[in-house]
Amino acid sequence: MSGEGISLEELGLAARNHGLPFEALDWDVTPPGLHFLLIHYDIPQVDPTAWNLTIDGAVANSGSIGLDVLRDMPRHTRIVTLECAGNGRALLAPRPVSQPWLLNAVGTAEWTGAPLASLLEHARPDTEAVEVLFTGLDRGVEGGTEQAYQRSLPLPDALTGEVFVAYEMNGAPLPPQHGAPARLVVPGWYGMAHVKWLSSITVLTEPFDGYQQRRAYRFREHADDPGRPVTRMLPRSLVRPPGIPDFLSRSRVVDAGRLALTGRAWSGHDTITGVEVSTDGGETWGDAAVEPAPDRYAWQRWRLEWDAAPGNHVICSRATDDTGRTQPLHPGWNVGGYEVNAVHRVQVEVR
Ligand SMILES: Nc1nc2c(c(=O)[nH]1)N[C@H]1C(S)=C(S)[C@@H](COP(=O)(O)O)O[C@H]1N2
Ligand SMILES: [Mo]
Repeated sequence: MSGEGISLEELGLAARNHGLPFEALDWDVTPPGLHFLLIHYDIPQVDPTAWNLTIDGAVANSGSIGLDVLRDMPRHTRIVTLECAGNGRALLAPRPVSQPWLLNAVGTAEWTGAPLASLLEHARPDTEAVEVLFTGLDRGVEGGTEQAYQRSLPLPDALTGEVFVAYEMNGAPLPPQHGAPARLVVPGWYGMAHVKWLSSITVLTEPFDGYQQRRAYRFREHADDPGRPVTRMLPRSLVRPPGIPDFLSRSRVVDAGRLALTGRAWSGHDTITGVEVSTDGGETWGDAAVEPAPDRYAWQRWRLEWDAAPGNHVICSRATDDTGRTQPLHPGWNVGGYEVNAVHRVQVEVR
């Protein structure tokens, strides 16, 4: 925990794991180089012709398949908005020491792959099966423990038909940094569940007890709180910063007059039912027009006309989904800095 500035180590992490530049909110589908990245360890170099995906554990039919077999299965293409569970962490005080995200840890891609349910049906899980474990090829040391990056899903979540093993991003083979040759995509869930450089799928009869499940990615109010697992994305909206930026502060310079404020909104729980926008830092709000989502788990564009009068303004947006979940005005603190979905604020000088 730190109330101090960002350390050089955190700056190093932030440079490796870059965010979405907010002007890229203009694209429905994020160009791959502009999609955010989060990589705990090193990016492995994987030979796609030698790569195999193993399916084992508590199944009647274990085995390994190559990329060609995966590609021959029914193709499943979805536009999915992916957000890191730590998005917004650097806004907390005291600041949890980790990847210091502001609000840029998001992107939307068109992923193509094979349904996980088809792979599991073929493997035939035992009746005692409770979870499915996904193991990546990357290794590192975290919390004092050497490990491969591993995450599990409860069996019912693995079998919904929504989860898939993707081998294409935006119509091209996955780039190395996004998990080549294949990764898991769990639409609606925060990023940690979407295991990259996938090497094995293991059916378990006991809940997985590994680091990324039991210690990381839990919402804890204080150090001794066992917490609860972080799963689906809370509603969030972002403002496409209007006008032109100041180089250092990124505050915006806008010409007075009528202009369209735009942005994006999404939720992993249910569809967005409304986006409210404020131009006075959250004192007063107006309803933005929200376009339909291009896909069930893809972000939606919002838009509001604004008569910009000279002076300083703070633009904010607040999304609500069909479950009634909404965004708080100020971030709520938790130990890991997860699910920080407070409203986005953009400083604007209208001239
Ligand atoms: N194998 C592996 N998978 C991983 C990670 C990782 O470090 N290793 N990071 C996870 C986290 S925390 C996030 S937010 C997403 C980021 O996906 P992206 O880099 O493709 O945007 O990948 C997830 N999958
Ligand atoms: Mo993440």
